[in-house]
This record gives sequence, C-alpha cells and structure tokens, in this order.
Amino acid sequence: LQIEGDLPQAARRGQLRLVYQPIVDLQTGEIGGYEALLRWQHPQLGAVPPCEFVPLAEELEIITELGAFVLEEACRTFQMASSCGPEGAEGAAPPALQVNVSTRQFLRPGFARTVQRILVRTGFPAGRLHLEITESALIVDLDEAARTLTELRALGVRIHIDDFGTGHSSLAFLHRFPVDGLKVDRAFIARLGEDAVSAKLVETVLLLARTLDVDVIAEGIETRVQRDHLIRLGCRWGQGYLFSRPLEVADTLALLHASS
Ligand code: G
Ligand code: G
Ligand code: MN
Ligand code: NA
Repeated sequence: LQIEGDLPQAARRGQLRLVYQPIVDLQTGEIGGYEALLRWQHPQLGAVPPCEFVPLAEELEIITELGAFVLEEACRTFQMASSCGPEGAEGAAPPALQVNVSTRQFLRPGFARTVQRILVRTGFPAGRLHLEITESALIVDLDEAARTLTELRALGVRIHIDDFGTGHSSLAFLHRFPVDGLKVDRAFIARLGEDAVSAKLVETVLLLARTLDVDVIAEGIETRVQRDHLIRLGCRWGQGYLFSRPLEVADTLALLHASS
C-alpha cells in the first residue's frame, strides 16, 4: 500500500500540517480554545484523512513519533502567538490548546515524559494544554492509564474525553479516572431536535458533568437550532461548522494576535 510506505516519511517531507478549530462560548461567541487537527497532503493521493492514517501509524508503531510531532508543532505555534502579545495584556484568559492523543500513544510507557519534555522545550504552559483521549485509552489497560493520568495531572496538563457517549462510559469509571472535560460526540448533537433520546443523553451528560465539576464541549454544531437547544440545556462550550471550520495556521495566529 502506498500510504503505508509513505507515512513514515510524511513529516520529514513537509506533508503534514495542523489546522485549528475554535471552541467557543455558545452564548458570547468568545473563543476559549482551539483543537489541533492533523492533515496529510499526499503529493499523488491528495488529502488523506486522519481516520485512515492515524490507525495506520499505530499499526506501524510510529504513533509515538507522529504524536510527538503534533504536540511539539502545536505547542510551538501557540507559544509563539502568546509571546508576541502585549505584556500583561488585560482581558480573557489565554485560549486552551486541545490536542488529540491516540490510545496506543497514550498507553505507551514514557508518554507523560514526552509531554513534559515538549512543554519544557517550547515553553508552553502546561495548564493551557488539554489532551483529548477516547474512553478506550482508559479502558484497555487500567493500570497504565491510571499511572499516565496521574503523571500528566502532576504536570498540570488537563484531560478531556473525546467522542464521549460512544464508548463504555460509566459513572464509576469517571470517578476512578478524574478528568477535566467531556466532549459530547457529534452524532448526538446532529440528532438534537430530531430524536428525544439524543437530547436526553446530552442533558444527562451535562448533569453528570456539573456533579463532577468538569467542562462539557459539544462537538459538530452545524445549526443555530442545535446551538440554541444546547444553550437551553445549560451547555457552555461548543465547536462546529456553525462557528468555524478548522483554520490554517496563519488564520489561527491572526485570531490569536487579535485577541491578546
Ligand atoms: O479532522 P477530522 O474530522 O478529519 O478528524 C478525524 C479524526 O481524526 C478525529 O477523530 C480526530 O480526533 C482524529 N485526529 C485529528 N488529528 C489528530 C491527531 O493529531 N492525532 C490523533 N491521534 N488523532 C487525530
Ligand atoms: O473525533 P474528533 O472530535 O477529534 O473529531 C473532530 C473532527 O470533527 C475534525 O476532523 C473536524 O473536521 C470535524 N468537525 C468539526 N466540526 C464539525 C461539524 O460541525 N460537522 C462535522 N460533520 N464535522 C465536524
Ligand atoms: Mn477531538
Ligand atoms: Na470527537
């Protein structure tokens, strides 16, 4: 397979880049963070979607290198933007940087040390780095997951559960693995206003989150009807094409500068 042969060289050949999708306060539109999303522009095949090449990188056992590339690139970009802003500028808290971490990458021993090394090297503040992991990262190997979570939280890094609602979540499980945020999968948002079960599920997640004092981000918001429904349910944060598509780095930097 061509992509299998080419993926290990993609970063070195400058074919990988990150785009950044804003996460906004649903009521005010204020940007609270950005999710880094990886893109591979293959010279012959064009854009290869991450849902194809991320699992491949896991199989080829190059996910550690790929993941470190993503983290370092994203932290460097955001640190560059903050250090250009006016000293001690007033206003909102600096936006968070949300980075996806694959299950195999998260469970590899030494992951927290890699994160620490990148934070030191880039100077990016740990508290602004929010790592997105899926529920499977916590379920596959309970002991390794617990260890890694403890190490990351000791660094001050925040943890969000991505695609929440699609895995094997349970209350007990969130109690054992303290996290900082839940991202409600876009499948549930897409059905808001169409089926009552999805609305009930989102409502339940929001209730659970309030009890556990964790943030909730609704993914994949495409319509004002969905946004208004989420506001009525008490959801503060959201992300989706209604607000912004993922932005190229130049546009992201322009936004970051404008708000600092
Ligand atoms: O951006 P897009 O909708 O194509 O992303 C599809 C999937 O790829 C999402 O599940 C997203 O979490 C994942 N993804 C995007 N960028 C990265 C990345 O840098 N690392 C990992 N592990 N997954 C990513
Ligand atoms: O699994 P994860 O949440 O990381 O996936 C994020 C993916 O969702 C990104 O690839 C992004 O391009 C995509 N995405 C972001 N906003 C929307 C949206 O409003 N609608 C749809 N269909 N996809 C979205
Ligand atoms: Mn994500
Ligand atoms: Na998701």
